[in-house]
Amino acid sequence: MKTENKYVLSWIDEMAAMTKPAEIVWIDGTDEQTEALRAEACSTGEIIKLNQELLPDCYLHRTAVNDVARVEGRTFICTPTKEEAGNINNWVDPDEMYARLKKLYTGSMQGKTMYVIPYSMGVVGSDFAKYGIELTDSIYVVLNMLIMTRVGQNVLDALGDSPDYIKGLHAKADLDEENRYIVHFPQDNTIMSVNSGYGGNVLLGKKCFALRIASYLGRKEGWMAEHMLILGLENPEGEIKYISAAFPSACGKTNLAMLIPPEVFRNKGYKVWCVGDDIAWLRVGSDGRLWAVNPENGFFGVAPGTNDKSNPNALAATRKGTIFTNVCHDLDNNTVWWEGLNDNPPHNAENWRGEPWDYTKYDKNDKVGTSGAHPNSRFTAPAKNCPCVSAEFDSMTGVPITAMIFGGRRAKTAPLVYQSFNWQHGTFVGSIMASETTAAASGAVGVVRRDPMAMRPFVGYNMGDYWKHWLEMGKVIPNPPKIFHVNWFRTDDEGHFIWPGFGDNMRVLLWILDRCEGKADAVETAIGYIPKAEDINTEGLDISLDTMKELLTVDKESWLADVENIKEFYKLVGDHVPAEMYEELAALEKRLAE
Ligand code: GTP
Ligand code: SPV
Ligand code: MN
Repeated sequence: MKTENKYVLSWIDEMAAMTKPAEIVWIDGTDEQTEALRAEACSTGEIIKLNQELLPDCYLHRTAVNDVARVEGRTFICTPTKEEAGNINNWVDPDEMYARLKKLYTGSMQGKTMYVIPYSMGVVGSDFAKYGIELTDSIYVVLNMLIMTRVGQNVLDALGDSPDYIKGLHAKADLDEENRYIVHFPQDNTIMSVNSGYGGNVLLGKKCFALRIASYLGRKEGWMAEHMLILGLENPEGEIKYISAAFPSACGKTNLAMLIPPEVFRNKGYKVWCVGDDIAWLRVGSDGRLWAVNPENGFFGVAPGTNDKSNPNALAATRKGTIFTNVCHDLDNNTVWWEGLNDNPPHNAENWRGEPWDYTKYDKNDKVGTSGAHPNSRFTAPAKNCPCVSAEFDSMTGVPITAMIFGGRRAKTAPLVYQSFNWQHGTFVGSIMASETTAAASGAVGVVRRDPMAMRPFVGYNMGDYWKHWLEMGKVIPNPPKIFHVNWFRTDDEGHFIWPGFGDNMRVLLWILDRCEGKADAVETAIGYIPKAEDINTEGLDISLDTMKELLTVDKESWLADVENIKEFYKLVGDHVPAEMYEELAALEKRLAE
């Protein structure tokens, strides 16, 4: 590997002087090197080689038991002032944090190898692309980054002698929970992660760079970094319209991004193409529309619940070249299993902790304790494995976005779908998003919390300023996407989901696209435009018009209660909340009271 970039070389020298690795190895992305690293990680037990006939080039990895999800309480945005980071982020003065971290990193790689990973978020050389270098002492991290990002000499060539790259230092150290830190220094283009080995905490190109640092850069440079999937919906005439959608972690992005249309629509010629399942970078194009790319190169998807019916495309993507993390190991045939894969749990297996597992003891009230796979177990699969990967996946310009969708996991309150009145109101709708918490982050599961734009854990600066940036973007996009809100998770009194979800969500996407083309009617309500129940195409679906009406009701009482909760949340976000958001909130309250 070759670079003469003095900013890169001197930084690596400095980090090596601190962490003191025995050896430094540059990652070039070649098959030979990747194969050698896999072999080495197998020899130490860091990864387990799976059945190569059934799952070629697939491996299993287990993280430490105390290290299975993102740790929001230990994630920091260290801007020069606390005000810049805002009340939603954890903040510590940068000098103090650098000093604290230095103690943890010093000597942490003694006797180990430091791997240097030059990677690109976005297609190398495109206008969207941003480059990073991650230093890590974990082969697992290297192998994941090789799938999730574009790695190799061409990244160094594209960077040239520029200082414009994101520095990322990761050390597993002792995996000490009390000293686990995921820290961002936006002004220094720097990310530092220590004492973790779990996905979102250590694959620094993903949430740390592509959302937290990128959101900060996007505000500075006039573009957006969002926690959004991107899909293309092709109609029988062969026209493809692109939609981006923000749902909180483990709330359905991967599933929607790869959906298979219901049979009646498939037969008519409808298709869905996946551009991205987690992150979108969006820029205003010369045609006045908003264009999006997925900066990643793979999927780090939730395993449980993925099966031949819910998401066959994701399942197919995991059949080769995939790393499974914290799933159940089927010892009979050396394959993997997880809850919701099928109804045949393996009888001779090890659970996600690596202990003998007895499937008969499964208790849905204690999933973490009794399941074979951890509820936040994941697969890392190359995007090109996905049968429905978009032809535009490697596009230098991205795809034009027709509609943007926000969505949460709400048992009540939010209807199946509604449309905002305009961009400003749409920004408001994003700002009041709420969702029940999931296993993707440590902490209680199932508690409703406000999660603006699904970005609560991922905005690299003040949340109020982030909303201001959304409003500013609205002013500079001549032909902006229309903004919608969906909720696939409404439940009946027994707690069952009312809407079938998954592939059937396409029925809602069709109404959304029809609205964008002025082809569908709507009813104006206090919260926005709602479809007429009969305008959601339910052909081939066993659902009554009454149920559709129920899914689309706006219950004023629960919305008024929500308004009170929003007021509290805005207060928490603090005095950077734009006046426009308060105007929208007052207008909503007034409409609800009418
Ligand atoms: P992250 O990777 O954490 O950002 O998650 P994600 O937003 O990509 O979520 P994913 O698509 O992996 O879905 C997470 C969980 O939601 C899975 O257990 C799915 O089975 C479930 N899910 C997804 N879509 C639907 C839906 O339409 N209806 C219902 N009821 N469940 C869904
Ligand atoms: C999420 O939690 O939103 C994920 C997984 O996509 S992680 O990479 O851990 O952030
Ligand atoms: Mn995510």
